[in-house]
Amino acid sequence: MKVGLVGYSGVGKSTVFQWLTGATPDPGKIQQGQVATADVADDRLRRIAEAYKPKKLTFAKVEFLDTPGLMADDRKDNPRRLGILREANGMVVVLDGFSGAPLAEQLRKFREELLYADLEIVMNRVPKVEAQMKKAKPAKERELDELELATLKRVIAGMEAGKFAKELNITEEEEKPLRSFQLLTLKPETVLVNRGDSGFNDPLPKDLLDLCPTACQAPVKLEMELAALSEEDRQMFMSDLGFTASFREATIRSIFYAMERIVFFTAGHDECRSWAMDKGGTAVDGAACIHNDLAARFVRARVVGHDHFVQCGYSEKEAKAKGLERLEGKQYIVQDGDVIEIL
Ligand SMILES: Nc1nc2c(ncn2[C@@H]2O[C@H](COP(=O)(O)OP(=O)(O)O)[C@@H](O)[C@H]2O)c(=O)[nH]1
Ligand SMILES: [Mg+2]
Repeated sequence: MKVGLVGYSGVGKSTVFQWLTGATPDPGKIQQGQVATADVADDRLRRIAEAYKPKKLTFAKVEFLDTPGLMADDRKDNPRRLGILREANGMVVVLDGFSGAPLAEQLRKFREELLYADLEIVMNRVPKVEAQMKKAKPAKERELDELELATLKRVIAGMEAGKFAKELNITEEEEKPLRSFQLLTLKPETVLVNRGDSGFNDPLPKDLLDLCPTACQAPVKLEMELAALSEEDRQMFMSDLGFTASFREATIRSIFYAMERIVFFTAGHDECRSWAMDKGGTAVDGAACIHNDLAARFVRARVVGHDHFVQCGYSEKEAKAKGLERLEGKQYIVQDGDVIEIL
């Protein structure tokens, strides 16, 4: 899963990139988009590992993509600047939460840029399809062209009315001709408000949450500065600033879940590990995250729900004895936190 950090120039995308991944932003790489990974750390897995004492503890990862910022005043070039985002699976819109600029307005304006970039791509396609339709061709191919043109027209009308592609209830049939555009307004999106030295414990404004219920905030630069201090100084500054816990892990988890992903766990004495998969995926999809062979040879999965596993003192034996370990088939929809053994 690759998540793009997007927004206007100067809102702190590269600062966020460094904070989340520990990688140093390289100005030379910004045009291609710099990528680095971060662990989706999880206290539930840490507690499982306390019980299993494995040789290795491995968290699922998420890839972040730092992108060139958009220009707020000269918007002509913004669709091109957004091009890099098309290959990403989702995005985090970084908002300036340190200068006092209204947050909901920033997001609304940014979303217009996404819509405009998508609209341009879809509209450019129309004359090409129309030209294709003038050529003689088999009825089957003609039908496909007609479907594509009808889809483009419907999407254009929706976007001109201000709707994102994800609000247009695109059918499976319509999805095919649209796929190659990698529409930005079809991708999962969340918001990170980049706070300065204050305001990070206040509730986010309601108008922002109305636009994006999964929005979160963090004092990004401050937390990096604190990390560079000695332990003693850090404690002092943290209590002075009303800073009780690190925001970083919680922010990564919040982004991860906003991207419609979940984790399941595998527990063993060699390794305890979390695996990322799409929300709503089956046990076979989960097996495929571990290894394609495991999916191909999938028979059943032993599953203990996370809460049940806690109730049983992290013991598979106990879970089995209490009847809380289930045998699930290929169609089973994996739940976040499931402890799974693929058979
Ligand atoms: N005052 C203040 N400045 C920040 C904060 N976060 C980032 N900046 C500054 O804003 C500028 C742009 O940051 P950068 O991460 O390069 O933004 P980008 O263009 O979105 O990648 C830099 O000078 C940062 O030091 C913040 O929380 N407070
Ligand atoms: Mg940058």
